[in-house]
Amino acid sequence: MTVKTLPALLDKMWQDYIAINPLAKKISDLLVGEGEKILNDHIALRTFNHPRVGVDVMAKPFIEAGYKYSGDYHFPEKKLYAKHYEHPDHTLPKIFISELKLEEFSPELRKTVNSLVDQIPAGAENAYDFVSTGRPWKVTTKIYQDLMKESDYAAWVSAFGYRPNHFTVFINELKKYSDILVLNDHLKAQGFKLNASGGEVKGSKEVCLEQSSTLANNIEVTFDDGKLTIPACYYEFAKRYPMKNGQLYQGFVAASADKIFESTSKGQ
Ligand code: OOG
Ligand code: NI
Repeated sequence: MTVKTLPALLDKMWQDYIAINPLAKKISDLLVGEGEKILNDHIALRTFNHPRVGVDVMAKPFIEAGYKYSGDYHFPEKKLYAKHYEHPDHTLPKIFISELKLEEFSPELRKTVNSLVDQIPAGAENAYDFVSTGRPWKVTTKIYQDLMKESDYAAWVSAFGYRPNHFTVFINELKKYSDILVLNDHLKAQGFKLNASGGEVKGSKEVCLEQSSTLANNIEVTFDDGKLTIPACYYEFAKRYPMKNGQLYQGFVAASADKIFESTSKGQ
């Protein structure tokens, strides 16, 4: 199916996301079953700062659909950079796109990543729905494990490629669960595991944003030379507060995001 419009692209991204992230579908069904209406606060994508697939390339379909660049973020420890985009229609999810800063890694990692990107057929990255096409390269379990030694973000992108890393429930629109602590307790009581890095709730009313997320579910991924069971995607929850001017804060908080990235790390 060729995807040429933003609604079709967002729908394809959601369908692909719940197919590999059954936990998100379960939570979404649970909340909808309780009479809640789910609005997505944002969708996150991951990539490398390689000129063919950097943030600006990934942002193209969204810019075409009327999204505007609205802020950027630095993650020195994780060697990541990110930008977020907003649509004038605030019922549409914000788009958060991060990229790994290749120049800050070893020559080996750079060589490996370049060899992955070089496999993308010429121009394929310009397709409207490239951000929802999955892994465009061949990759072995050895490559995945070698990348993991330097960056679990790099390993994640090598295995999953271009697809949403997570969708995010906009808590403000929930009726029974508009308090993030009440929502977290409900999810934990239902058996879902939350990312506890930096505490279950990241951020605060003072920084106008509170966030929590599930830990990514593990799925079996087929590589060129075998299979591995590895962390896939997670589901996030965000509550926004008004700024001094009375407007709801629409940005992100780097210190919180830094910990949310760890929802796909092994060993929590
Ligand atoms: C993005 C982590 C940051 C947020 O809302 O602050 C984030 C990622 O894991 O790719 O989603
Ligand atoms: Ni997020």
